[in-house]
Amino acid sequence: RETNEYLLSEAEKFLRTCHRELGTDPGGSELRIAQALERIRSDGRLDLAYEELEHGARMAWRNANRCIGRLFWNRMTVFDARECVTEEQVYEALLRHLAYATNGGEIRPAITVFGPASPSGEEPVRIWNHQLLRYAGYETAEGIVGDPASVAFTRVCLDLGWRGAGTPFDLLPLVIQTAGGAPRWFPLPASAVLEVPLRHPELDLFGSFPAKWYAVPVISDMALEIGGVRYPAAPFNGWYMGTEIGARNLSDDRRYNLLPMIADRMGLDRSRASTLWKDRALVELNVAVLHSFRAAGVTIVDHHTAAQQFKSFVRNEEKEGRNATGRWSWLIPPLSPATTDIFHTSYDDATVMPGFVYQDRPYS
Ligand code: HEM
Ligand code: NRG
Repeated sequence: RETNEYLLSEAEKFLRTCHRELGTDPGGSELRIAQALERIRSDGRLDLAYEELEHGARMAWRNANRCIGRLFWNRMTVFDARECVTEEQVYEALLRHLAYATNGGEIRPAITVFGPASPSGEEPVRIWNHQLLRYAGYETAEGIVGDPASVAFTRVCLDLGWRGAGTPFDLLPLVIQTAGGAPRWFPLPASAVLEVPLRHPELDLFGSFPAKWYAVPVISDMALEIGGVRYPAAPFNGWYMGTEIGARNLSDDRRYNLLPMIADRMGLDRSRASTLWKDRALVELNVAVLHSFRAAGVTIVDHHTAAQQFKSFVRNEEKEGRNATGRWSWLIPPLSPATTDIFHTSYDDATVMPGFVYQDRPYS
């Protein structure tokens, strides 16, 4: 009853905004809204038309306060996978998403929306991976091999019977759960994945370490909420900002921790923090990331360009009579933040729906 009130008011608010922004004629949209609310009163469900799902997903990106990449919110491809019920159908939809998004390196933003949670909270599909593509992390006697951020999920995959090669860059399998059943793992075919070997344009930063990263970040563990309805599986992707890889994934001391190795290869003095060996290694690692993606023809954006694009997004929103919300602590890049305009600006971190929300992990 209470959820019904919430659903009724959220659904009406969403449908009004959606149809106003889409320019639906007023007669048509009133009819549609009345019909949708009647359906909610009768069986508690909101069945969105494709155009509503498409625009709702784009609005959710527009409202992602932690995202610097929102200038392009209105041109994301939305795949409607609400009809997928079996694990095989979900697997097929994920491979289609990866192929479309990767596009030989000319990355296309996309989202695949699986079925909504039912009024009683049952989830038709859940993807256990944090991202569709991510490297395994193995705890060994000599320490962690691979990505330390993946240790818990890698254990889940091993328990399900998956085996990796044991390199520092083993792609994890897809783990799919339908209708609250047991999760099943599916292999990622090499043909579905584009990766970029890293090299610096002038320096030998990596020696024999086979540094690389995958081309497409596809977040698969957040829920999409539209009109008061939650979609627990709605993997989405854009392209990388270089610092995500160079100033976090490969450099954090709780991730690949490559700065000491790189500093040594650059001949820097690591005996004192004040030589700024970390900062100098960090810059060259980030040069290598941007250079390598560019050389491989894979879309990537540097943080200076991304910050400029974000400024254009804020301006566009103002022109449309909306106030862009944002979370400063996430919007500033982790490398040279004060060189970007974002650092010197404040943002309203209000929550606006539709949106992407965190949900509990399905494993411990
Ligand atoms: C977060 C960039 C596309 C939704 C972020 C972050 C960056 C970023 C740098 C911060 C990540 C971090 O610090 O871990 C970009 C770029 C894109 C893009 C360059 C290129 C097109 C998208 C798309 C969506 C999206 C297509 C959804 C439809 C989000 C969300 C977060 C986020 C929800 C917060 C993630 C979290 O809380 O972990 N984005 N993004 N972004 N982005 Fe984007
Ligand atoms: N920092 C994470 C990815 C977070 C989302 N970033 C994007 N999203 N660029 C990492 O793997 O480094 N996106 O949809 O493009």
